[in-house]
Amino acid sequence: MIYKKLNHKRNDWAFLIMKTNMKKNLAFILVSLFTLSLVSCMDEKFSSSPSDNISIQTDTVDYNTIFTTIKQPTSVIKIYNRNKTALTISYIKVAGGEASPFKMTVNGQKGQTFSNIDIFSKDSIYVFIDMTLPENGKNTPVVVSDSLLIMCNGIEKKVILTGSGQDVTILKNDTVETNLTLTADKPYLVFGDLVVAENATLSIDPGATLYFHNNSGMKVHGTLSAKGTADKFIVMRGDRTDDIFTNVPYDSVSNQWNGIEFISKNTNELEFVEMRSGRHAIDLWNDTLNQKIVINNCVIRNFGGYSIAAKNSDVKIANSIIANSGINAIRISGGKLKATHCTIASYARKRSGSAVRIDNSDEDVATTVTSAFDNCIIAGTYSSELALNDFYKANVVNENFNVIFKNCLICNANTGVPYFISCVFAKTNSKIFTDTERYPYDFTLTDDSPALNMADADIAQTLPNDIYGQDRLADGQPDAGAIEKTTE
Ligand SMILES: [Ca+2]
Repeated sequence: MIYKKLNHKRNDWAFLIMKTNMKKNLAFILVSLFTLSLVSCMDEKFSSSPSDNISIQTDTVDYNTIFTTIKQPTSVIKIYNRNKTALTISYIKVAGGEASPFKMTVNGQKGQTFSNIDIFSKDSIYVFIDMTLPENGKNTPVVVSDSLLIMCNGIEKKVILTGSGQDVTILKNDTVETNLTLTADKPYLVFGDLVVAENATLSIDPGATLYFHNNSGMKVHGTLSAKGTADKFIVMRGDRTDDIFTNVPYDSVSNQWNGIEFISKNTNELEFVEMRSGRHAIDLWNDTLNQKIVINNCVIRNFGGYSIAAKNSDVKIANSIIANSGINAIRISGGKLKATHCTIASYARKRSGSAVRIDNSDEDVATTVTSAFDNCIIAGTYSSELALNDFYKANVVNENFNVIFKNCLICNANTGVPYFISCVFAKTNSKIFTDTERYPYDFTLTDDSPALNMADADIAQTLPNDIYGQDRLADGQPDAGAIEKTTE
């Protein structure tokens, strides 16, 4: 049986709580074990027969990718005595001894070897493993392994401890004061806010990966230029590389990090960037007027709040997938938005807003909004994935609510309003995408998707390749959304 660290069954909450509250629970466990042993086991018989032996919950603890120099969450290995007699464990030792990065704690004592530990009948003991890997001087992960050796009644059992140590560049509450480029050599691990000062530009190279710790993010007062390529996306994600449940990585759980807040008036650019599982990905929701951002060929998915929230700003977004936000995928209040060949999809189970929301008011103050969605898909599980809130309730295109959708596929019940040109309205149960059930979802189009071949050809000419670089014009009938359906 392979047991992965922090791989729990969904109902294994006790174990999870124990992990997160280790000290308190360690004390509780010790007191419980001590009390139990006093009450029930004072005159218990011990067996020295090899056939009476311990059972271990796991034979492997796999830590996946571990950032070097960063202390890992404590893991627990449980050793049971399921026999009718008590047993004595001759030794528990970390094979690598003092030099090992794996450090053991048993019965509240730290040490790399423990001898003559009794386990009473139907009882168990916990072995806690802590680990901090040293830097290895490499850009790519280096496998580290050791083992735990447990001898009982002449039989030695082994638990493999393994992981891959990845060197990282740590950015802790750093402010970029002069122009700086983040490279793809080794990943960055961000603690706190990575701030780009007013007169500085932060550039990010293709293939760079930024891991953000919980409650960490980026604040841009100057300029961000994050430009990847079709085969070397820039990745921005949370820093947990382990699983929250069996086969459910933290990387698929939203709110792992904050996102990017833009306070600057400069033009910020993101191209071939994948952002996932934070709070608000692109946040221009503040009082700085006329902020500008250009988003091309990006994937923004699984954010707990907004993927893009912009107030009185100028947002251009093309060839991008904006998927599964906890509130809106795109929220615009005043200002300008131009979205071309985007797939905007909301299939998250728990959420509180439509895929797209557009307002021309800021609380009770009227503003002006101009938006154009061309050749886009706006879809999800709601009957209306479009919330259009004209402050004047005019239900007409006017200078204060200049909102047009052209050749878009939209899940929308309110089709009577005059904002739609050559649009197709899809029912929520229509099979638009390949997979909208399982993370990370697959937004390629199905063979009979209503989004096929419905895009405006002249607009498609301006973006001849789709998000992944495929020829959008190959079949002469471009599809709506970011991904052209190909026959391969
Ligand atoms: Ca097509």
